[in-house]
Amino acid sequence: MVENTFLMVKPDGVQRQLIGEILQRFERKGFQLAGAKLMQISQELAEEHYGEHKGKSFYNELVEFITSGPVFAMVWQGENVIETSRQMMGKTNPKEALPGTIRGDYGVIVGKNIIHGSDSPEAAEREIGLFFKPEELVGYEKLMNSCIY
Ligand code: DAT
Ligand code: MG
Repeated sequence: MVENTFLMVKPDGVQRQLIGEILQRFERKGFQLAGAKLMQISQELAEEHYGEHKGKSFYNELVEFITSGPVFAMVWQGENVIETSRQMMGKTNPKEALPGTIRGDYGVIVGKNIIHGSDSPEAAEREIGLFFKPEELVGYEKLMNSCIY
C-alpha cells in the first residue's frame, strides 16, 4: 500500500551536516519526497509531537534536545514506507542499531540518534498534520516510478 510518513533529521543530524546523506538514502531507495523544510521546533510543537513520552524519565531532555537547533522535516511517500523507513533508521538506541542503518552508521547514544520517523500509519498522519500544512505537500508523478514499481 502506498503510504506517507513523517521523517525528521534531528538537531544533531543537521549540525553534523547529514541532511544530504539522509535525503540520498531515501531517494536512492526509490521513495518519493512530498515535502521538506528546515525549521526551528517550538516548545509547544515539541511537547505535542512527543506527547506519548510525557512523564518518562527522558522526556524533558528529549524536548530540550529537539528544540535546541534547527531540524529538517520531511514527508516521504511510497509502498510500505512507514515500516521500511523505520528499518532504514535502525533501532532507537544506536548502540543496538545495525551497521548500514542511519542510526547504526552515524549515531552513538540514544539521546542523539540523528533521525525521527513515524512508527505507525496513525502516527504518520498525526505527525504530518503537526508539521505540514496541506499546501506544503506536493503530489506529482515521479517518472522513475515505472523503474521502481
Ligand atoms: P523512536 O525515535 O525510535 O521512535 P521512541 O519513540 O521510543 O523512539 O523515543 C523517542 C526518542 O526519545 C528517541 O528517538 C530517543 C529518545 N529516547 C527514547 N528512549 C530513551 C531513553 N531510554 N533514554 C534517553 N532517550 C530516549
Ligand atoms: Mg517514536
